[in-house]
Amino acid sequence: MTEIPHHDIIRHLGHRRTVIGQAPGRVNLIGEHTDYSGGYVLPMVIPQTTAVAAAANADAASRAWSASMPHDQQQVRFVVGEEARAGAWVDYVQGASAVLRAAGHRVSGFDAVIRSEVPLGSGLSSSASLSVAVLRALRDLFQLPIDDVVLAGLARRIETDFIGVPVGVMDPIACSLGAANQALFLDTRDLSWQLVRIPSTAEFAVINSGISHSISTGSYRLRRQECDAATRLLGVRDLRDVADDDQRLDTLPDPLRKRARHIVSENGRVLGAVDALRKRDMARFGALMDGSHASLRDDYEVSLPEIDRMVEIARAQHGALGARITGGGFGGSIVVLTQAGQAARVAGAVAQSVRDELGLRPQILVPAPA
Ligand code: GAF
Repeated sequence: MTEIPHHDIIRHLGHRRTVIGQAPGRVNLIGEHTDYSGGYVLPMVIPQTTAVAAAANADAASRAWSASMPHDQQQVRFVVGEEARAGAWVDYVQGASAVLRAAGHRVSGFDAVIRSEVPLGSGLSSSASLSVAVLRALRDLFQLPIDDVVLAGLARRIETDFIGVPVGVMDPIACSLGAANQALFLDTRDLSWQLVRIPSTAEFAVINSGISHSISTGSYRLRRQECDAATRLLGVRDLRDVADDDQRLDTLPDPLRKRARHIVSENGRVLGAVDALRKRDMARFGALMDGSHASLRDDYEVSLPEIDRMVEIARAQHGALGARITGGGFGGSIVVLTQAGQAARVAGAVAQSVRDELGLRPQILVPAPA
């Protein structure tokens, strides 16, 4: 849990009734870029969270502070009822009141103090973690009858409707419904989900490369458009309805053929990974992670040479069972599967090699530093 220092709350919110909303970041274990074409995903929450302290104010003029933002951007203002996209982090806060009001909920002015341990641009869902935490705080503050599934849908709308980034459903659902040490197996078409326990024989490590990515840049949108185009050409409802050996995949023009091949093969890998988890076959799970990385690198083309090298170092030099890029891509983090009790050692060794060889400044998120 992220602690907001008491003196920060008093300084910004005074002695008003204050509520706290918390939400974790997430690491996606497998099932990348499948959540906007009705596919399968398998994320898990990470120990790092975002905390939001909120208090009602007497008018609609609202203020938010975040100690996790650069110094000159820590304080922002907005007006509940007149929310307008600003292209800055305030959009995740005013976006929350905008989507709540659009859904018919009564929200009035509020002030908020925010602190996040989820590094920005790391592929670990700092945005969804913030959105879910703000919505949880507002749910409590204004006593709104919203369950965690509906709340995740509202968090997604902050990004899609208010900010205008066409993200899928995985991140807000993972941040809203995820539980420690369990993978969340989600069917993004009908939103059915199950928690699947990570066997005690295995552990995951998450290492942020420090190369920042932003999914609001054009590449994410472009991949989505490519998937939509492939779906239309194949005449299917979703790419998830295409079988691995479907000959029609070969008739698509490149790069659509490669993009569709990634989605189709990745959906198969998620189903295989869930089966492997249930059977505690972690060697197979690791091989599927490797396959996922190769597909994201070669077919979906969302990796970077530095990230490929990190994955290779983990796999070839430090005894990982599997490794892959995680999240939207073009930077961010890798997730590494190890035998139980080995994650801290492997993560430390990978981080050291990456510092020495690539000159990066990696950060180990999982296992969480003591
Ligand atoms: C980002 C998006 F927000 C998710 O919806 C998902 O598409 C992911 O990239 C890639 O799997 O995190």
